[in-house]
Amino acid sequence: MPSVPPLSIRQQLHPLLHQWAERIEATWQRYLDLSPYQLPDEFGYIEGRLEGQKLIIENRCYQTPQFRKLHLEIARVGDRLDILHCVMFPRPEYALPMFGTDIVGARGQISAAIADLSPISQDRILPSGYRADLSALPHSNFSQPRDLPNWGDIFSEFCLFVRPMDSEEETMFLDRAGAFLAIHCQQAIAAHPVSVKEQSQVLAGQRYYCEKQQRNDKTRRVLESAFGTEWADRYMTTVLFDLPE
Ligand code: BLA
Repeated sequence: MPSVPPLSIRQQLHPLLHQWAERIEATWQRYLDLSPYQLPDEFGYIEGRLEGQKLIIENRCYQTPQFRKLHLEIARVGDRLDILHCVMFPRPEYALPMFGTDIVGARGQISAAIADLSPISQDRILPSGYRADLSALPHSNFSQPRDLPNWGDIFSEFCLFVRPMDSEEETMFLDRAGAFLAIHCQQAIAAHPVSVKEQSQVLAGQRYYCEKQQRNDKTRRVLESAFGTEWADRYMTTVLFDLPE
């Protein structure tokens, strides 16, 4: 039997994670034609233990005509660590970039807030429509930009990766990342399917993206400590960064 969450953990989250989660779902509902996406039952609502603290993972998934899987995940480790993770996987018929976002907070302080539209083409450049829309956004200046890890060559020149220092910077993150998401939804619903040959390039690009994301040791370590090596690997390759058959 799949376990059913007694109460959503969302209300207890850091406000930035809560607001970003609500914003993501509202934007999806506004632009996209959502239908349910079934995760394997064991992965809907998950509880484990990390160093004596309860790790709870809550997953929401949808699909649409343009997207194979929209995945929004919230994880909470006791009162220590809050995580929001979201990736939109386009269907191979659409040569769309990957939208991904991650927020990690510990004891009321956000250490990492990242959002990007990552190119999947061989030249690693976003489609011109995306570049035009993203370049037209107002500039934002954060006091603590963060450096990308060594596997981060998948991210675009527009990648937003910061440690927001106050509520003003949190709002700036929400505004800019929210604009990335709205641009993506608008571009996606206007997109045309590509040829079969191009589809294999799309898949190769998505595979490269997922392989790099699977190298994020920080994510892997949290999952391994709570659920073990084998489970963590299965979760990272089948739920967080899976590829279509
Ligand atoms: C960083 N991700 C992190 C960190 C933790 C997690 C603990 C370290 C925080 C910090 O450096 O301040 C943990 N993230 C998780 C866990 C999940 C998760 C357990 O999503 C489980 C669901 N990560 C993504 C996506 C992106 C991403 C979609 O899942 C980007 C689009 C990026 N996370 C990302 C990056 C870092 C990070 C770039 C910093 C890595 C580093 O500095 O080495």
